[in-house]
Amino acid sequence: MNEPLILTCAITGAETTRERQPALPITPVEQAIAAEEAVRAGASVIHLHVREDDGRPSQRLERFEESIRAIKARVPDVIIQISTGGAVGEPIENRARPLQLKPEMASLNVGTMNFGDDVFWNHPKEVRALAKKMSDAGVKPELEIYEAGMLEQVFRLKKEGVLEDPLNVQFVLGVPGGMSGDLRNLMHLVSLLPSGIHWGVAGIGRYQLPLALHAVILGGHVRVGLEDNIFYHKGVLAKSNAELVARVARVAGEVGRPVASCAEARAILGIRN
Ligand code: KMH
Ligand code: ZN
Repeated sequence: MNEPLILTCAITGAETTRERQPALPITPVEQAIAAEEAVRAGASVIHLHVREDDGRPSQRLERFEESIRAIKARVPDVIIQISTGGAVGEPIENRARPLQLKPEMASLNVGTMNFGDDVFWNHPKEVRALAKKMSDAGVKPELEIYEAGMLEQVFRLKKEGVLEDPLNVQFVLGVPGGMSGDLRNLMHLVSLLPSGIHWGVAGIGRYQLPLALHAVILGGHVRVGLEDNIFYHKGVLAKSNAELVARVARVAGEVGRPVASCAEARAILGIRN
Protein backbone atom coordinates (compact mmCIF):
# COMPACT_ATOMS: atom_id res chain seq x y z
CA MET A 1 0.00 0.00 0.00
CA ASN A 2 3.01 2.33 0.34
CA GLU A 3 3.78 2.75 -3.32
CA PRO A 4 1.71 5.19 -5.37
CA LEU A 5 -0.65 3.41 -7.74
CA ILE A 6 0.48 3.17 -11.35
CA LEU A 7 -2.59 3.25 -13.54
CA THR A 8 -2.06 1.97 -17.06
CA CYS A 9 -4.71 2.59 -19.68
CA ALA A 10 -4.96 0.12 -22.57
CA ILE A 11 -6.84 2.49 -24.83
CA THR A 12 -7.36 0.47 -28.03
CA GLY A 13 -6.02 -3.10 -28.15
CA ALA A 14 -6.25 -5.39 -31.15
CA GLU A 15 -9.56 -7.13 -30.55
CA THR A 16 -12.17 -4.56 -29.44
CA THR A 17 -14.25 -3.23 -32.34
CA ARG A 18 -16.01 0.09 -32.94
CA GLU A 19 -19.16 -1.90 -33.59
CA ARG A 20 -19.12 -3.22 -30.03
CA GLN A 21 -17.70 -0.09 -28.40
CA PRO A 22 -18.35 3.20 -30.24
CA ALA A 23 -15.91 5.12 -27.98
CA LEU A 24 -12.92 3.00 -29.08
CA PRO A 25 -10.11 5.31 -30.28
CA ILE A 26 -8.73 4.20 -33.64
CA THR A 27 -6.92 7.02 -35.46
CA PRO A 28 -3.81 8.71 -34.04
CA VAL A 29 -5.83 11.84 -33.23
CA GLU A 30 -8.50 9.83 -31.44
CA GLN A 31 -5.83 7.92 -29.55
CA ALA A 32 -4.14 11.16 -28.52
CA ILE A 33 -7.42 12.57 -27.20
CA ALA A 34 -8.14 9.33 -25.34
CA ALA A 35 -4.62 9.28 -23.89
CA GLU A 36 -4.87 12.87 -22.70
CA GLU A 37 -8.22 12.22 -21.04
CA ALA A 38 -6.86 9.06 -19.42
CA VAL A 39 -3.82 10.90 -18.06
CA ARG A 40 -6.00 13.69 -16.68
CA ALA A 41 -8.07 10.97 -14.99
CA GLY A 42 -4.99 9.46 -13.33
CA ALA A 43 -3.15 7.23 -15.82
CA SER A 44 0.62 7.46 -16.13
CA VAL A 45 1.17 4.69 -18.71
CA ILE A 46 -0.56 4.19 -22.06
CA HIS A 47 -0.46 0.63 -23.43
CA LEU A 48 -0.51 1.21 -27.16
CA HIS A 49 -1.74 -0.86 -30.10
CA VAL A 50 -2.42 0.94 -33.35
CA ARG A 51 -5.03 0.45 -36.05
CA GLU A 52 -5.46 1.42 -39.66
CA ASP A 53 -8.25 3.94 -40.36
CA ASP A 54 -10.67 1.09 -41.14
CA GLY A 55 -10.05 -0.39 -37.68
CA ARG A 56 -7.77 -3.27 -38.68
CA PRO A 57 -4.98 -3.94 -36.13
CA SER A 58 -1.63 -2.81 -37.48
CA GLN A 59 2.06 -3.12 -36.62
CA ARG A 60 3.06 -0.57 -39.27
CA LEU A 61 5.94 1.59 -38.08
CA GLU A 62 4.59 4.83 -39.55
CA ARG A 63 1.31 4.30 -37.77
CA PHE A 64 3.05 3.85 -34.40
CA GLU A 65 5.14 6.95 -35.15
CA GLU A 66 2.02 8.99 -35.92
CA SER A 67 0.19 7.86 -32.81
CA ILE A 68 3.16 8.36 -30.51
CA ARG A 69 3.77 11.83 -31.96
CA ALA A 70 0.10 12.77 -31.54
CA ILE A 71 -0.01 11.48 -27.96
CA LYS A 72 3.26 13.18 -26.97
CA ALA A 73 2.01 16.48 -28.43
CA ARG A 74 -0.90 16.42 -25.98
CA VAL A 75 0.70 14.68 -22.99
CA PRO A 76 4.49 14.93 -23.31
CA ASP A 77 5.16 13.36 -19.94
CA VAL A 78 3.16 10.14 -20.31
CA ILE A 79 4.94 6.77 -20.52
CA ILE A 80 4.08 5.02 -23.76
CA GLN A 81 4.24 1.25 -23.64
CA ILE A 82 4.01 -0.16 -27.14
CA SER A 83 2.53 -3.61 -27.65
CA THR A 84 4.77 -6.33 -29.04
CA GLY A 85 1.83 -8.71 -28.67
CA GLY A 86 -0.07 -7.20 -31.56
CA ALA A 87 -3.00 -9.24 -32.82
CA VAL A 88 -3.10 -13.04 -32.71
CA GLY A 89 -1.38 -14.43 -35.79
CA GLU A 90 0.87 -11.41 -36.40
CA PRO A 91 4.39 -12.57 -37.33
CA ILE A 92 7.00 -11.90 -34.66
CA GLU A 93 9.09 -9.61 -36.90
CA ASN A 94 6.09 -7.29 -37.28
CA ARG A 95 5.44 -7.41 -33.57
CA ALA A 96 9.04 -6.35 -32.89
CA ARG A 97 8.95 -3.50 -35.43
CA PRO A 98 7.85 -0.60 -33.16
CA LEU A 99 10.86 -1.26 -30.90
CA GLN A 100 12.84 0.64 -33.55
CA LEU A 101 11.17 3.77 -32.19
CA LYS A 102 12.81 3.14 -28.81
CA PRO A 103 9.70 3.65 -26.69
CA GLU A 104 10.26 3.83 -22.95
CA MET A 105 8.37 0.59 -22.42
CA ALA A 106 6.99 -2.40 -24.33
CA SER A 107 4.91 -5.43 -23.49
CA LEU A 108 6.69 -8.79 -23.55
CA ASN A 109 4.53 -11.91 -23.75
CA VAL A 110 6.54 -14.76 -22.29
CA GLY A 111 4.51 -17.84 -23.21
CA THR A 112 2.24 -19.50 -25.75
CA MET A 113 -1.42 -20.04 -24.95
CA ASN A 114 -4.85 -20.58 -26.40
CA PHE A 115 -6.44 -17.15 -26.87
CA GLY A 116 -10.16 -17.59 -27.37
CA ASP A 117 -10.42 -19.78 -30.45
CA ASP A 118 -6.88 -18.92 -31.58
CA VAL A 119 -3.35 -19.69 -30.48
CA PHE A 120 -1.14 -16.81 -29.31
CA TRP A 121 2.34 -18.03 -30.23
CA ASN A 122 5.32 -16.92 -28.20
CA HIS A 123 8.18 -19.29 -28.96
CA PRO A 124 10.87 -19.22 -26.23
CA LYS A 125 13.61 -18.29 -28.69
CA GLU A 126 11.49 -15.41 -30.03
CA VAL A 127 10.72 -14.24 -26.50
CA ARG A 128 14.45 -14.23 -25.70
CA ALA A 129 15.20 -12.34 -28.92
CA LEU A 130 12.52 -9.73 -28.17
CA ALA A 131 13.83 -9.32 -24.62
CA LYS A 132 17.37 -8.83 -25.96
CA LYS A 133 16.17 -6.22 -28.47
CA MET A 134 14.42 -4.37 -25.64
CA SER A 135 17.47 -4.48 -23.43
CA ASP A 136 19.74 -3.25 -26.27
CA ALA A 137 17.35 -0.38 -27.05
CA GLY A 138 16.87 0.61 -23.40
CA VAL A 139 13.19 -0.33 -23.53
CA LYS A 140 11.72 -1.54 -20.22
CA PRO A 141 9.63 -4.70 -20.69
CA GLU A 142 6.32 -5.28 -18.99
CA LEU A 143 6.00 -9.04 -18.61
CA GLU A 144 2.52 -10.23 -19.56
CA ILE A 145 1.46 -13.24 -17.48
CA TYR A 146 -1.74 -15.10 -18.39
CA GLU A 147 -1.19 -18.22 -16.29
CA ALA A 148 1.10 -19.42 -13.52
CA GLY A 149 3.53 -21.34 -15.74
CA MET A 150 4.45 -18.10 -17.46
CA LEU A 151 5.61 -16.67 -14.15
CA GLU A 152 7.97 -19.64 -13.81
CA GLN A 153 9.27 -18.77 -17.29
CA VAL A 154 9.96 -15.20 -16.11
CA PHE A 155 12.03 -16.58 -13.22
CA ARG A 156 13.96 -18.74 -15.71
CA LEU A 157 14.64 -15.81 -18.03
CA LYS A 158 15.80 -13.74 -15.06
CA LYS A 159 18.19 -16.49 -14.02
CA GLU A 160 19.59 -16.65 -17.57
CA GLY A 161 20.23 -12.91 -17.43
CA VAL A 162 17.74 -12.20 -20.22
CA LEU A 163 15.68 -9.90 -17.97
CA GLU A 164 17.02 -7.11 -15.78
CA ASP A 165 15.78 -5.82 -12.43
CA PRO A 166 13.43 -4.33 -11.56
CA LEU A 167 10.99 -6.81 -13.07
CA ASN A 168 7.48 -5.56 -13.81
CA VAL A 169 4.85 -8.23 -14.27
CA GLN A 170 1.31 -7.69 -15.46
CA PHE A 171 -1.18 -10.43 -14.61
CA VAL A 172 -3.68 -10.49 -17.47
CA LEU A 173 -6.54 -12.55 -16.10
CA GLY A 174 -9.74 -13.61 -17.80
CA VAL A 175 -8.57 -14.38 -21.35
CA PRO A 176 -10.30 -17.62 -22.42
CA GLY A 177 -7.32 -19.97 -22.56
CA GLY A 178 -5.50 -18.41 -19.60
CA MET A 179 -6.30 -18.17 -15.90
CA SER A 180 -9.66 -16.61 -15.11
CA GLY A 181 -10.03 -13.46 -13.05
CA ASP A 182 -11.15 -15.44 -10.00
CA LEU A 183 -9.60 -13.65 -7.02
CA ARG A 184 -8.00 -16.88 -5.85
CA ASN A 185 -5.92 -16.86 -9.03
CA LEU A 186 -4.66 -13.34 -8.32
CA MET A 187 -3.84 -14.24 -4.72
CA HIS A 188 -1.99 -17.36 -5.85
CA LEU A 189 0.08 -15.48 -8.43
CA VAL A 190 0.96 -12.72 -5.98
CA SER A 191 1.97 -15.33 -3.41
CA LEU A 192 4.55 -16.72 -5.87
CA LEU A 193 6.37 -13.41 -6.30
CA PRO A 194 9.75 -12.90 -4.64
CA SER A 195 10.07 -9.47 -3.05
CA GLY A 196 11.23 -6.64 -5.25
CA ILE A 197 9.06 -7.52 -8.25
CA HIS A 198 6.45 -4.93 -9.19
CA TRP A 199 3.13 -6.33 -10.25
CA GLY A 200 -0.07 -5.11 -11.76
CA VAL A 201 -3.30 -6.69 -12.87
CA ALA A 202 -5.40 -6.32 -16.00
CA GLY A 203 -8.76 -8.03 -15.58
CA ILE A 204 -10.55 -8.90 -18.79
CA GLY A 205 -14.25 -8.07 -19.12
CA ARG A 206 -16.24 -8.40 -15.92
CA TYR A 207 -13.07 -9.16 -13.98
CA GLN A 208 -11.62 -5.69 -14.57
CA LEU A 209 -13.15 -3.86 -11.63
CA PRO A 210 -12.91 -6.49 -8.85
CA LEU A 211 -9.29 -7.28 -9.71
CA ALA A 212 -8.41 -3.59 -9.92
CA LEU A 213 -9.90 -2.89 -6.51
CA HIS A 214 -8.06 -5.81 -4.94
CA ALA A 215 -4.76 -4.71 -6.47
CA VAL A 216 -5.25 -1.24 -5.00
CA ILE A 217 -5.52 -2.75 -1.52
CA LEU A 218 -2.82 -5.38 -2.01
CA GLY A 219 -0.19 -2.88 -3.20
CA GLY A 220 -0.21 -3.88 -6.86
CA HIS A 221 -0.76 -1.67 -9.87
CA VAL A 222 -3.72 -1.61 -12.23
CA ARG A 223 -4.49 -1.64 -15.93
CA VAL A 224 -7.91 -0.72 -17.24
CA GLY A 225 -9.17 0.39 -20.64
CA LEU A 226 -11.27 -0.54 -23.62
CA GLU A 227 -8.72 -3.10 -24.85
CA ASP A 228 -9.66 -5.29 -21.90
CA ASN A 229 -13.23 -4.31 -21.04
CA ILE A 230 -15.87 -2.31 -22.88
CA PHE A 231 -18.38 -1.96 -20.03
CA TYR A 232 -18.71 0.41 -17.09
CA HIS A 233 -21.43 -1.65 -15.42
CA LYS A 234 -22.96 -4.92 -16.55
CA GLY A 235 -24.71 -4.13 -19.84
CA VAL A 236 -23.70 -0.44 -19.74
CA LEU A 237 -20.92 0.55 -22.12
CA ALA A 238 -18.13 2.75 -20.78
CA LYS A 239 -18.33 6.28 -22.20
CA SER A 240 -14.56 6.46 -22.58
CA ASN A 241 -11.25 5.01 -21.45
CA ALA A 242 -10.98 7.90 -19.01
CA GLU A 243 -14.19 6.91 -17.28
CA LEU A 244 -12.65 3.53 -16.41
CA VAL A 245 -9.42 5.15 -15.21
CA ALA A 246 -11.24 7.78 -13.14
CA ARG A 247 -13.25 5.19 -11.23
CA VAL A 248 -10.16 3.31 -10.04
CA ALA A 249 -8.29 6.56 -9.27
CA ARG A 250 -11.24 7.78 -7.23
CA VAL A 251 -11.52 4.62 -5.14
CA ALA A 252 -7.74 4.45 -4.68
CA GLY A 253 -7.74 8.02 -3.38
CA GLU A 254 -10.52 7.12 -0.95
CA VAL A 255 -8.48 4.28 0.54
CA GLY A 256 -5.26 6.26 0.82
CA ARG A 257 -3.47 5.03 -2.30
CA PRO A 258 -2.91 8.09 -4.50
CA VAL A 259 -2.11 7.57 -8.16
CA ALA A 260 1.48 7.87 -9.33
CA SER A 261 2.61 10.83 -11.39
CA CYS A 262 4.45 9.95 -14.59
CA ALA A 263 7.77 10.73 -12.86
CA GLU A 264 6.88 8.49 -9.91
CA ALA A 265 5.84 5.72 -12.30
CA ARG A 266 9.19 5.99 -14.14
CA ALA A 267 11.08 5.68 -10.87
CA ILE A 268 9.05 2.65 -9.71
CA LEU A 269 9.24 0.85 -13.05
CA GLY A 270 12.97 1.43 -13.42
CA ILE A 271 12.70 3.29 -16.70
CA ARG A 272 16.03 4.74 -17.73
CA ASN A 273 15.73 8.36 -18.81
N1 KMH B 1 -3.83 -8.88 -28.59
C1 KMH B 1 -3.33 -9.99 -27.84
C2 KMH B 1 -3.23 -11.19 -28.70
C3 KMH B 1 0.14 -7.28 -25.67
O1 KMH B 1 -0.33 -6.21 -26.02
O2 KMH B 1 1.32 -7.46 -25.47
C4 KMH B 1 -2.03 -9.71 -27.22
C5 KMH B 1 -1.92 -8.49 -26.41
C6 KMH B 1 -0.77 -8.46 -25.50
O3 KMH B 1 -2.69 -7.54 -26.50
ZN1 ZN C 1 -2.27 -5.30 -25.62
